[in-house]
Amino acid sequence: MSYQNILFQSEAGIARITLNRPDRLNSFTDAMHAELRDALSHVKGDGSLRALLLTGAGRGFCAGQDLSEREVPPGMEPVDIGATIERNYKPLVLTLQTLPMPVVCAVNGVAAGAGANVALACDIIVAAKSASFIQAFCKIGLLPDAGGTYFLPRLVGTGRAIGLALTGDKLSAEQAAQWGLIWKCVEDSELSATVEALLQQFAAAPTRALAATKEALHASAGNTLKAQLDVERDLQQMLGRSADFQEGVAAFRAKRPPRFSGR
Ligand code: T3D
Repeated sequence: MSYQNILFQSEAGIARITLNRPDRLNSFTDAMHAELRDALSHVKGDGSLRALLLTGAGRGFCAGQDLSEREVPPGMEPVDIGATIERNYKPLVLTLQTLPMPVVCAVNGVAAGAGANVALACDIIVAAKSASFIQAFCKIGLLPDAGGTYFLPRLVGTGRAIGLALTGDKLSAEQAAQWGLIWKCVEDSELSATVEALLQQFAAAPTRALAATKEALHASAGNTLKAQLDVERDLQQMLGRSADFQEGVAAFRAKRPPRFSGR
């Protein structure tokens, strides 16, 4: 499939997806979703990949759903957005959360509506100081989707989640970092170097251990302590048989840096 709405590259263990409709602040269209699905299925199927980057082209990260696709002439049936969520947003969010590798999101500018919440579905979110997060849904008569009602209260607590969702106020990247919504806010000029260093770190990391860590942390939201201890036991048992665990132990014993293969 050739891509018109995203850029996709994969090299040296790192896949990079750039949302690429800068004149529309990279808002999502059906066509962009189809391309994202295709690119992410390549990422899932390529065993050599050990980290994924998601970012946006131009001055924005993503302004959510392209609203020009939601305008209907008077008298016509509105678009069934339950169906578009099922087809587009739900698989996108679930895929980003469950990919067996770290997903780094470089928020280069405004992230609004589903654009903000797709960023929150990633594992490590680094935002440029000039970026912002806007739960824009209430301004157009919708509720936060793309996982917003799940991620927000878990990341910043119910009080702040409700405030963000009911006002649609812009949250600066600095405040987002202070509130724990994202991993880090950096100077605009430092965004790409910061993200690149993370990607290189992850591309040389014990990938299965990082994937299992994601899985366990996400499972904990719905688990009792006892159930979570079982999750940890089972995943650790699997990791205990991995080549990377053997390498980690051998490198520690030999007082040398480990050379993880991701297996
Ligand atoms: O429908 C379903 O399937 C359900 C799922 C829904 C998910 C959602 O995401 S709903 C929420 C949709 N998003 C929004 O409501 C945000 C709309 N955009 C904005 O509020 C503002 O653009 C921003 C606050 C994000 C940025 O403001 P600003 O002043 O920096 O930029 P701008 O001038 O508004 O936007 C630049 C251009 O991008 C502009 O086009 P123009 O005038 O230069 O030709 C603007 O119309 C366009 N644009 C921005 N966001 C969207 C968009 N075009 C279509 N859809 C957009 N979402």
